[in-house]
Amino acid sequence: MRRIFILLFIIIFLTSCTNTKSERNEVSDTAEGNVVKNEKTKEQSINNGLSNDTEKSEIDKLSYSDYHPVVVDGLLIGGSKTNEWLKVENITSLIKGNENYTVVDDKYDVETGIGGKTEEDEVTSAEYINIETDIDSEGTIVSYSGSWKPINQEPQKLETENDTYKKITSEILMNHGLVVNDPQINAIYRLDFDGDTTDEVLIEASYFKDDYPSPAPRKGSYSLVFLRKIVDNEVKNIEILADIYPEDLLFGKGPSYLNKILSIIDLNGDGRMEIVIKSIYYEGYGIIVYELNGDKIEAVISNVDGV
Ligand SMILES: [Ca+2]
Ligand SMILES: [Ca+2]
Repeated sequence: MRRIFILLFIIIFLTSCTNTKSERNEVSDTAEGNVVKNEKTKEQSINNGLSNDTEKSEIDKLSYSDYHPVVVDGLLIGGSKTNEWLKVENITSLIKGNENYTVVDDKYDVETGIGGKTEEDEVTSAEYINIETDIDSEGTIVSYSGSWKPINQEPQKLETENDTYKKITSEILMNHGLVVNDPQINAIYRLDFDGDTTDEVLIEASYFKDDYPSPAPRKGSYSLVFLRKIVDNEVKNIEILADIYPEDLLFGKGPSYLNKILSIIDLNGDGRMEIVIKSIYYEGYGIIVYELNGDKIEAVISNVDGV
């Protein structure tokens, strides 16, 4: 009899544990009926850049100054110091050359590198830094002078042919006066950007009716990047960049932009991931780093190479 009681107690105890766990880790994305599972992102965080012990010790052995420049594909974007973001003009004078960098490619492979002094482009005066590194990649390379991990969770890439996200994208385009029934989504990422234990979803959707870059995009063109976040139990769309053309843009009436997500990475070492976006226009490009704060997206550092 006693044994049966003990067994019953164990079963009840285990059942109650399981229930609590699933309630805590799942938040329903009400607008699309999706369930956001945070447990999954926690598991993924084990398998990311810098989990390799050899790489980690190599980075830990190096010394880093208290200012942390950020370089994306050679272009100096700004940096940080004691958790404050520094614009390009405020960090340039601090950079002496010979700084150690953590170098990360688009697959989150990590190497170390040594950076030079800033060099200005002769035509545009944009500030570049050459970083000597062994990394071998055709994709975007993001470097920062600091020893922290580039990611604490790997972003989950979702299938772009997704009717739910197409519908949401159509609604946003409609709010900007453009009717598109079957929008072209280029990328969907899911992860917890702000560390509040609930995943956000980041979406990039672009389409141009003529060859890009064009100084005069035609009616129906768009380039949209937005984030879906749960705020007060409701899913909110936070627009990051919305270049949408419900009418032809006449030549000379302003540049048009093609916006691409280059990287999702922690660039100031606070454990939260930023979004790095390249915004290409007719005569150049800009790189902008965005940080999610509450329900606001803020551009924290950036630079432009162009006229
Ligand atoms: Ca979150
Ligand atoms: Ca960060």
